Amino acid sequence: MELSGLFTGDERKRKEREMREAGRLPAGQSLTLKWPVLHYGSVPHFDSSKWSFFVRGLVKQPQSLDWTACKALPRVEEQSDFHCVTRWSRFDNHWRGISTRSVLDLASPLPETTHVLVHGEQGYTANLPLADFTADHVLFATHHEGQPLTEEHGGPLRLIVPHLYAWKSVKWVRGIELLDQDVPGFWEQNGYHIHGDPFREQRFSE
Ligand SMILES: Nc1nc2c(c(=O)[nH]1)N[C@H]1C(S)=C(S)[C@@H](COP(=O)(O)O)O[C@H]1N2
Ligand SMILES: [Mo]
Repeated sequence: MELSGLFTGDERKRKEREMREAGRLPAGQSLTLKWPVLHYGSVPHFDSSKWSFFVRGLVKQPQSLDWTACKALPRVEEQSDFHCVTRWSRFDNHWRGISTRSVLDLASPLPETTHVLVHGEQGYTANLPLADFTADHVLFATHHEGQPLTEEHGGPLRLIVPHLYAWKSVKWVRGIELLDQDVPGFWEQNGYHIHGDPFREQRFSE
């Protein structure tokens, strides 16, 4: 055993090198072993009696689901990496939650749907192509490492889109809107890239 491996700083550097060599560390990112809390505005308090989740826009059957209905949807588990545009990456997060496809299916999307605008509390939004929203490893998470998501990390429900910068992983998600065009969300209106692929360093709009 390497003596230097006993020190956390060296452990972080060792893992960072390992992820870089494996092609999992996007350019300009550094690995964190912690889990920073990052968001705009304050942490909303969850009240299950008032909470609801909508599916609206280009759908045959608009939905309004209460917390009980949401929890009854098919459960999925995923392990994935998380890349924030402020240059930290957190690897091998274990998530449990609800599949985005099962939420979509409830509402029967119309064939002209090409994009999804994801709505969080307090007017936060993020846009993504339908194909990114339904991609493998994308989910609405309720749990992280076996524990219910804390309020500061987006509990009770947040989107996780591991293959895009983490501003797309909307915390305190309250609904989705199906669209036939790409409508910029909160950060996308404020200079960030419309798509946000960390492996192409799509940080800012041109
Ligand atoms: N509702 C909402 N979701 C949000 C944000 C936000 O400001 N509001 N910030 C995003 C950004 S920039 C990041 S990096 C992640 C951070 O998630 P974490 O605090 O659980 O690490 O949440 C994303 N989701
Ligand atoms: Mo971020």
